[in-house]
Parts: sequence; structure tokens; C-alpha cells
Amino acid sequence: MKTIHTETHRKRASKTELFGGELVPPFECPERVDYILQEITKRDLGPVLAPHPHGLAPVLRVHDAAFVSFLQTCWEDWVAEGYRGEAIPTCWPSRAMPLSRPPRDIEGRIGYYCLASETSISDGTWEAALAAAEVAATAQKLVSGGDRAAFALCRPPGHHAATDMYGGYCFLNNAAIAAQGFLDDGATRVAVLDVDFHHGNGTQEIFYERSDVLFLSLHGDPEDAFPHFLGSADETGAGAGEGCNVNYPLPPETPYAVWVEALEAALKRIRAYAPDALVVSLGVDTYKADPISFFRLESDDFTDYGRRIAGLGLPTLFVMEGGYAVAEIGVNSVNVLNGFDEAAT
Ligand code: SP5
Ligand code: ZN
Repeated sequence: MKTIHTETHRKRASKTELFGGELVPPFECPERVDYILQEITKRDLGPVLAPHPHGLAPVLRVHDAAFVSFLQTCWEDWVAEGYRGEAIPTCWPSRAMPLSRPPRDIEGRIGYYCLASETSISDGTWEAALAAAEVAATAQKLVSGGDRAAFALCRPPGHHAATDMYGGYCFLNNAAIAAQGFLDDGATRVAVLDVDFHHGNGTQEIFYERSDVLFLSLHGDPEDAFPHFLGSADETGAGAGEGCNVNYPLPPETPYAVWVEALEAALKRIRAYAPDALVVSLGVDTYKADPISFFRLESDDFTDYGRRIAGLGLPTLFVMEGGYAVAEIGVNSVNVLNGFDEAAT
């Protein structure tokens, strides 16, 4: 399959992540892409192509315009305030003071639009986030145009980004942008299968009240894992979207044998929904050696589940999400894609 990639991802080069009360080098780093590209070349997955410019149109199909403007100017507004560190909020519209409007001041606006403060905003973050959205939109068009599958090598990732919130290393929801793109290009129904270790809270929120997108997520139980405040099994959709949201929260130390049972249940739901296209939010932080996650998948397991996803027989777009065992991220993500290609008919 073809991969869509751009070096613009390197502009997302934050130096700080708030972790355990310290500012540490971010887990979500540019080297992640180097390892994936290296493995794509080594195993001859297929051509690596540049994205086409799409501008803001596909982004604004799923994100709030004022949120997008905030992301565009956040860094310069922060610097203009005289701050010397990277942009990290210190206060939020919490449950005790839920006044819901973005204030004028950057300190208030960044808190309004942020859902997790581990994610610092730095110079170039917006350019990289927009480029990742263009990577997703370009790859989606390949699949809408008849390719059996494509790989959107997005960085920064996207599945935590909601209609008007960033965090969890995500700014724009690349998978949601692609899913909406399939619909805009003629699909009637699209399924989004999120296999990242973390719950895809942003994707869930964006489509929660809609019946034209089925969202399914396998993830660490929010009782035990980020993003903590969404991702329970009783979140099944609302309004027209009732029944179109499916969560599979799983406990610490989940081995592949248990994980794959949840995957098979999800695949069954997807078959019953009979979508025209599938978007896979591909995070490989389910790997046993991931430094911030707690599942126990082995590298060969990624190949196995890639084959199973191919068994759906659907036009499929893989969108890169998380994975922080950096030296193994290439092998694990290309194992999924290669397993898919082997089994695809
Ligand atoms: C796209 C993606 O995978 N984002 C993940 C963001 C997770 N950020 C919060 C990390 C908190 C880690 N806590 C780890 C505890 C280890 N004992
Ligand atoms: Zn993740």
C-alpha cells in the first residue's frame, strides 16, 4: 500500500512534557517517524508520497473555527505575553467553575481549549498539525479513489483532539478528518476502529450523536489509564448516534489472547454496520515494552491483527496515532500494514 508522509512533521519538536511533576523530553518525538519510514523502505511496503495541500477546509468539517484560530496563533500569543517556556495551561473551566466561553487572555484561552497539560505547545506545532491533517486527507482520497488501502503517516497524532480541545499529544483529529472526508466523497457510512492503547476520546466526541460514523475503541480502562474521563463501556452514543459508539476498556496486563477477543467483537459490529470504508486509528502503544502503557502485545501479534482487519474486505485507511517504544515502533506498525497486505484480497 502507499504511504503519505511529509517532513513537515519535524516542526512539531516540543522540548517539554509535564510528566510526574517534571518537564521531560516528550514521548511523542520526531524520531518515531524515522523508525517507521526505515521499516517501510526495508520491507518494501510500497511508495512513500507527499501530501497535497488541502488548507483548512477538511479541518473545519470536524473542528470549531475559533479553536482552529486559537491553535494558529497560540504560540505567538504566548510569546507576546513574555513567557519564556513552552505553552502549558495552569487553569481550566473545571466542574466547580464551568463558565463556558473562551476568555480574551491567552492564559485563560489555553486552559479553555486544553484537555491535558502534558502536551506543551511550541513554535511550529500548528504547521505540523495542519500538515498531518493534509496527510490524512490525501491518503483518504487515494482510498476513496479506489486504492484497497493507504497509510497516513500522521504526526502529531490526532485521536485525543475533540471538536474544540487539544491534548494527549494531539491537536487536529486526523482520523475524524479522514472519516468525514469519506462521507463527503460519497460514502454513506464509515467505521472508525481505534486500536491505540488510549481511548480515542476526541473521535468519540466528534461523532457521538451521529449515525453515519460507527466509532469503536479498544483501550486501557479509563479507571486506570489516560484520558481517564471518557471511554467506559456504557458510552454507546446519543440521539441519532445511539448504538454507534462502542468501547472496549481492558485491564492492566491485558495479553493478546484477551485483546484479540475484543477485536473480534469489534470486527463483528463493523460487519453488521456494513460501512463503505474503514478508518483504523493505528496506535502501537499496546506493545509490551511501551513506556507509558500497560498491555502486553508482542511484535508478531501486530501482524496477526493486521490480517484480521483485512478480512473485513473494506477500503481501509490506516492513520498513525501513538506508540512510544521508539526503537520498535517501525516493526510493530509495519507488521500491521504488512499483515493487512498479505491477507487483503
Ligand atoms: C496519541 C497518544 O497515544 N497519546 C497519549 C497521551 C498520553 N499522555 C498522558 C501520559 C500519562 C502517562 N502516565 C503513565 C503512567 C506510567 N506508570
Ligand atoms: Zn495512545
